[in-house]
Amino acid sequence: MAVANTVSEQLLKPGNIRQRLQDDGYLVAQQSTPEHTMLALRYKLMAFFEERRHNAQPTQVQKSTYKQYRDIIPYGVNEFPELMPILFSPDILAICRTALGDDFVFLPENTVMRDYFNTLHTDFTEPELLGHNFHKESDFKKLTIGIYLQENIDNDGGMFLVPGSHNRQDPYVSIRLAQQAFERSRVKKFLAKLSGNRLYNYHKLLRVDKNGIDLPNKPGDALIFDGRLAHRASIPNSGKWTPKGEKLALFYGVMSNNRHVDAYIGYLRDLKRDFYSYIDEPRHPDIVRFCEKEGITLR
Ligand SMILES: O=C(O)CCC(=O)C(=O)O
Repeated sequence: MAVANTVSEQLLKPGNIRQRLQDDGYLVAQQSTPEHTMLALRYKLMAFFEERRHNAQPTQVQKSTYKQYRDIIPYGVNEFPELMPILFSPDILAICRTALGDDFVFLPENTVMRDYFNTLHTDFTEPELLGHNFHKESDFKKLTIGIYLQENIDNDGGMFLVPGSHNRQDPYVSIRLAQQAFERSRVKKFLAKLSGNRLYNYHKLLRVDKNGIDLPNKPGDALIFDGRLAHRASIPNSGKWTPKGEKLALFYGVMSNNRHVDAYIGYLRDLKRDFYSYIDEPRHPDIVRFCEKEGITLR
């Protein structure tokens, strides 16, 4: 089992927070919300997903976005504003302020996801493929925070990440470009088959990194990481901790309030217009009140 960079009183000192984020690129903050509150929340979210599953029948048009509709709640806090004190517990707030400065933004990028498993990427693989370079500027500071609502141990449904990879170039940009070229080339597909899948094995390149670790977490622990870090969901090998249909995760983004915020939100707006259509819609009054009280800039 991987040793997590779990925040203790010692690690919560500002110098340590900055050092760990600079060297390893991630921290784990333990949840301060009582377990029964977390369990009640989990129950409520599961019921929401179940209702959606029953109500949503895939039509021909919907088919490609059906899984997304059924298992992802875009801007989930508007639906469940009681999430705010969990997303911004005192420890999480302290880490955000230390890493990003007192004026930081709660981005319009937060989702509640069920059974979401993806391949290795950084949060800037997609922007870079679309021609953006804001994440390479020294004053661009963005953290992604992931909270799982179940325990995860070893490689079974939580987060797999590559410590220190945020300080290197994103390898997945060139891998994804090569994969796209491969999809278009009959010759390459033929050679891949001939080599017994040793050549052009993008499946492996996008899943395996020998320096990566699977992070254990308790329900509600927050994995706080530099968006430039290579990561993916752990593969649910045994299904013991996340049996099918049981993985629930909250993911959201925060960043320093500076010249890059508008550029980043512009990228989100252009990315998938349907998915991010809420960007310009009003926020729930409880979210506005919470952010005002805590001094968080809400976008
Ligand atoms: O849901 C997960 O476990 C991983 C999510 C993730 O990698 C992402 O949202 O970028």
